[in-house]
Amino acid sequence: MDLLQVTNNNLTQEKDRFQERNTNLTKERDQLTTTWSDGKQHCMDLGGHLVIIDSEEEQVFMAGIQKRGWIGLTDVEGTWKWLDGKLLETGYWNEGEPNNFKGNVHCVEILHSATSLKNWNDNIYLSGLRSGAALEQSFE
Ligand SMILES: [Ca+2]
Ligand SMILES: [Ca+2]
Repeated sequence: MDLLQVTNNNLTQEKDRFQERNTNLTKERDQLTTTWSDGKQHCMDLGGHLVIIDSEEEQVFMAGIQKRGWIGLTDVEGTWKWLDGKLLETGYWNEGEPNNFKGNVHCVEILHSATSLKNWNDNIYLSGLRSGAALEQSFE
């Protein structure tokens, strides 16, 4: 599983660490697909959670990674909510998103291909989808 790691404490340091790990993960990533739920569980197994993007700084960091991965945002009965229950305030949706494709889309991923900060896409798991999990951990 692809892990995009971000920390609340030192984003730059984490980015360096991510890039070190990236070499090892790329091969694995190309062979794996994952659902949003799998990604959520995997992050919990590692003591973190799917990333909750609650500042522009954090979004800048996530966009800079240039990887595709699920984030901790879902559509709960028509309202976008983060995993911690907070309502979405500032969204960075890609052009034309969220489009609720086929009326059955309740999870959000960041795209690797977007050229601006607006790189969010609502999506569902489809066979062959190669979306990783964006892990956020807090280090005390
Ligand atoms: Ca966060
Ligand atoms: Ca979409």
